[in-house]
Amino acid sequence: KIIVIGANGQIGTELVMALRGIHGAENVIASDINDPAYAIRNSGPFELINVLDKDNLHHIFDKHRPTQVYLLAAILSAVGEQKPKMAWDLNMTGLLHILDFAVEFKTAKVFWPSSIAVFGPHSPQFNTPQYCVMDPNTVYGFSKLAGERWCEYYHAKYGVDVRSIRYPGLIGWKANPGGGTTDYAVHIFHEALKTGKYQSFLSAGTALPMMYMEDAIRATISLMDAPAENIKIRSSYNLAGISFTPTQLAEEIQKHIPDFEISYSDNDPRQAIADSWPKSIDDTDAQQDWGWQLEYDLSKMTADMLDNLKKIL
Ligand code: VAH
Repeated sequence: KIIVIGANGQIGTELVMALRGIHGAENVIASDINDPAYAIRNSGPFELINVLDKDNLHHIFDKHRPTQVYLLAAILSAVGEQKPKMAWDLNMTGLLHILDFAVEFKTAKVFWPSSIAVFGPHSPQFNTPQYCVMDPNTVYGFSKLAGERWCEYYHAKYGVDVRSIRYPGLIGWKANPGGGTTDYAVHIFHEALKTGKYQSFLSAGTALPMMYMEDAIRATISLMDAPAENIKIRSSYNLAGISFTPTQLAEEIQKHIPDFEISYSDNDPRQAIADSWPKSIDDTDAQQDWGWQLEYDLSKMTADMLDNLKKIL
């Protein structure tokens, strides 16, 4: 049995769909603190889970004896700055509960997402390497940095086969993002189709590492399927994707919707978060250790997003 915790989220929803396609719906238990989102409702087993409720979690591990657990429940960067203690508690304590139960129940593999948010103002900004100065100044960022340290520790000390990816900003059409700084890059597509215009909360020249959800899901499954001996990094792997600014994204959208108009607000708190993050990432280690190869560039992603969104909007 595979359990996906945080199944209602942007990544969780798509991961549940992908894993059910591979392993069979009945073998992939979706779980979240709330009832299942529409996209995964009635499509396979579901459990209500609160990762902060240790007894509830112990019962779930005991009942299902999962072979794999994907812990995607988290509070992201922007909401994390509004609720810093709640973000630290959920992101940190939730992970520690899962790692402890993975030891107790000998769970074969655990996946836990990190983020390019683990880098900070003094990290190299371009082609940010796997190892460098990391001074994240958001609660989300340093909860992910601390989480990476715990994952590496539980692997070294207790042999937990926990694997992790530092996701860039993720863009997809099957599930919406929640509470992040990169969410503009999803909202812009919806607005381009619905109203023909969008006001970006990040400034025109704000370059960030991004990735199409198809690539992110494929990378996750590829990492989890790789032989354990190939996984040399047990903190979290850099994953590059595409680096672009709101202006570059708008220009790509305008190739499909010529009169689409973008404007910019200039006092959004998420700007400071974005400014503390790298502009592009080096993912040589992921390429070498488990054969990572990106498939969607900006042009292919934009075309696919618009093609799929216009069918459901
Ligand atoms: C956020 N989407 O914006 C997340 C992600 C790199 C960004 O971690 O907080």
